[in-house]
Amino acid sequence: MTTRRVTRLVSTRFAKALLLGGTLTALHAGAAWDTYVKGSFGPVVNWPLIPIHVVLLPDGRVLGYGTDGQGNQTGQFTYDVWDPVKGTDAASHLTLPNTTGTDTFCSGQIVLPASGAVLLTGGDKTVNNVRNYSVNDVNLFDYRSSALYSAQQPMAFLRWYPTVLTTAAGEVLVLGGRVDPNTPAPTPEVYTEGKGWRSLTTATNDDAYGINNWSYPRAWQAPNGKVFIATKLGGTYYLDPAGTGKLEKTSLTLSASDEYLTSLMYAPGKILSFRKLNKAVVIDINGTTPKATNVTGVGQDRYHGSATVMADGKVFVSGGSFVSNVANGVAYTAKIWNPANNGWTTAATAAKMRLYHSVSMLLPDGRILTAGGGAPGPVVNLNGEIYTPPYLYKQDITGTLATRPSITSAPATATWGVPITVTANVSGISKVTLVKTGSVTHTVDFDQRFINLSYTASGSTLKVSMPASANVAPPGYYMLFVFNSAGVPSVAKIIKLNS
Ligand SMILES: [Cu+2]
Repeated sequence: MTTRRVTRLVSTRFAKALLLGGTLTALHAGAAWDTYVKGSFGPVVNWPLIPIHVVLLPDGRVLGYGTDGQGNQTGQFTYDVWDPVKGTDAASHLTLPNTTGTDTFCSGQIVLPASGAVLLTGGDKTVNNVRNYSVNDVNLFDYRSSALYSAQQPMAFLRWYPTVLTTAAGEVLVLGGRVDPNTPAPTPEVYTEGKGWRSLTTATNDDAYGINNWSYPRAWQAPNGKVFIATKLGGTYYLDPAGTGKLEKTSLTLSASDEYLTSLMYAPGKILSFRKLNKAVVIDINGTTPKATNVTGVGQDRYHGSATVMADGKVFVSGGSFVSNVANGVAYTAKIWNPANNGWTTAATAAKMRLYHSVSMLLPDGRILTAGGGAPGPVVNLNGEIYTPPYLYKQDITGTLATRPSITSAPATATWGVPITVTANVSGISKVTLVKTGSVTHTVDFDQRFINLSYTASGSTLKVSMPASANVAPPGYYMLFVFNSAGVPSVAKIIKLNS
């Protein structure tokens, strides 16, 4: 070998080593160079059951249920309470027996706005060895004692696949679901804490939440005081839940969607709704009549995919497949939608397919839990992957986490139109946001909403405006985030909006 060749070989090796060294630095946190744009999924971590239903509790823990420890369809035996602060190993989970006798598989659930207990409505029943019948059982979960217990009064209707949401009046509205495999439940019911149930007997309807749309109807408390419903066939309605209820159809008709394509309210009165054939619309219900504007779709239909509004108001879309609950056209790569320009960016790629019975939910630390899938399906996902959004990374190619601001004080409760005083550990706060605590199942996050809050700052002390009315932010628990000058959010302080 000539001296020249040896020199060249050595330099090439030296260059390669340098390159490798650089790559290793970037991979230090398990992150690629473009993590600051795409975010990253953490490792696949075990879950004690398939969390078909997940609820963020007022204390920041996560209630999950839907299967047994082997991933079989049944909520009858166990439920799980996960504490994200404790990490993801077995010690972070409290898995307890369900002694209520109710199979909570494919029920509905929401945190009650006054007591903070989780209300679970309906569930599953086996009749003559045939599954997927329904119950009218009502159960409550108390986060203070981690106990699940039966409520006194059942619902008037048996319900499997009902939607549950909080109204401006602080009541809980239950829509849809079915009574048995052939019969929908087209009459809504309302639960008032301390009072019990009443049926909306003058609002019975087959198109809004009956035979045409019984599977987890998409509905939101609207700025006009009524509840807006967008059906999978395309009809839209306003329901006034006062008294025995009044339903009116609106002039807006959308293209067809599906019970397993998602829609979410990402800003006050603004709903991003996925329709079939990779269509998407923004529905604006702030005006006198609802309007829809076509926006660019996510790239393909993502049946059973999720959409979660993040701490900064952008929307994280993950999971799903082109063919419903089949490993065909699986969308492993997540996307982020920016409401400022209706544009999409490509986010990180998950390890697992998340199809039927998978969930996605924003955590108080600003990360997103993605988990589950199966019972039934091509996979039995007794696992989760926690997504770390771009805003938690330094905005450079090192792939390292940014320094976060923290909230040093904030009140535990707040009310509409009355500013609160919040202190942070840094000055230069650039953004303050309020995100409803999640309650997720079957591609729906029932009360999901996001509100940008205006504020004035004096050093690290902020005077933060609260939403003007319960029509914009219904009573209940919210995550309050503050962002530093680099756009990095704090861990949220959970506050309760009440009167
Ligand atoms: Cu289900």
